[in-house]
Amino acid sequence: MRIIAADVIVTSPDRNFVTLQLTTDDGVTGLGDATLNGRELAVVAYLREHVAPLLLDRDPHAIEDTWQFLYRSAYWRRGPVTMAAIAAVDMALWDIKAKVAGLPLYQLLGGASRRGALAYGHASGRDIPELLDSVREHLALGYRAIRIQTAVPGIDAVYGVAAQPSVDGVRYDYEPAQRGALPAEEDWDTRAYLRHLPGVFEAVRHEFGPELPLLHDGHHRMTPIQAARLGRDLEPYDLFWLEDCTPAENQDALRLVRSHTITPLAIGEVFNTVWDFQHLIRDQLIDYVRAAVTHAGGITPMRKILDYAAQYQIKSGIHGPTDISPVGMAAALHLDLAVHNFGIQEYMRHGDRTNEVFRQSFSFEGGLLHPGDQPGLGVTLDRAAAEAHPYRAAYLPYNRLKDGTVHDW
Ligand code: GCO
Ligand code: MG
Repeated sequence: MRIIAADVIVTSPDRNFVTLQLTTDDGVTGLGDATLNGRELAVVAYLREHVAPLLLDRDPHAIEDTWQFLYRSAYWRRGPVTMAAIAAVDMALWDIKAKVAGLPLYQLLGGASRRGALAYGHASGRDIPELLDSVREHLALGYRAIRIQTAVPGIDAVYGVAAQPSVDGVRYDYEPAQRGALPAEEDWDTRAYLRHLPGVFEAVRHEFGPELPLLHDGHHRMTPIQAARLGRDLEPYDLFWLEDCTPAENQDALRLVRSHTITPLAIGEVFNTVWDFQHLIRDQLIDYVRAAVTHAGGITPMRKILDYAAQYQIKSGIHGPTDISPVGMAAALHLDLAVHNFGIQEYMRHGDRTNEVFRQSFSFEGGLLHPGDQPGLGVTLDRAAAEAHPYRAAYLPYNRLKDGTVHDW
């Protein structure tokens, strides 16, 4: 069997997605997600200009060899653009292999280790009553674990709060990114945030009791000592995790955070290789691996990261925002079902237009996601529907402090 075509498809139903479709001489197709929020076209060029020509005539079954070839032969390693491109190839090859085997992908990864993957959704509100309503809505949708984000008095726009105004009024659902030629500017004040958040969790626990798993995303905004304080202040509310409490580059920051708090830590959505996790896992500085299959080089390396993490009882928490396409989500769900050290899966729900372009076979019942039992990843791409939604520039916002200094977003 040989690869005879490598097509890169850009579509923007509710937001921009980049998909690689590989076709074999037997007529089998495989899909891979290469979406890199706000930098989509860089990955398109990388795939079209530099990767597609290398794939033609290769054996689609040689997944490990193709991965190593793309990673090592470029000489220039790592980085989000490169790794999103390699991830798409890897996913598409696994899709093909599983279709040829006539099995859902999780069977090739060792089979199901559980009935389904516990998913968490994103509740948010401009104030506490709106947040409590949002939690109720998520419970009604079937979620059994919930991320809590709120606006903060004195800050105009806060990360993760759905109902806030945007510059042109066209936010991507709960996603902070929005259409437009330039990124929107938001404001930030860490001290105001640190004062406000414990009271928010107090209100949520008071309303919903001790059992509901609650999560929070700090989105890289704190210094180590601020994060340590937040982790400690949130201990009475028994968080499932505190995510990205500090910027991800300085990994030793988490040693300081850990020495002050037992709130579990999750990090890694901006990481793109197993090496980014090497130190964090070996020194047991985290409790959950937050990488995305789409941004960490695909299913093959993600499995390696999770197997390494398993030796230290560190669990998965695969990144699943709406800027991961349904193809990338499906890849995550097959891993979630198969690996022993599954922790939780982020699940933000795509919009109807996206679901018309990407037809999916996964289910969400009793708070658990299941990838379905179709051969392969279980996602098909409607090319005509995709073409009806051409690319439109869109960017994540960025932050400035009150005095105008650019801050981590
Ligand atoms: C999350 C993330 C996202 C990111 C987004 C950037 O935890 O889901 O922080 O919302 O901001 O994926 O593209
Ligand atoms: Mg996050």
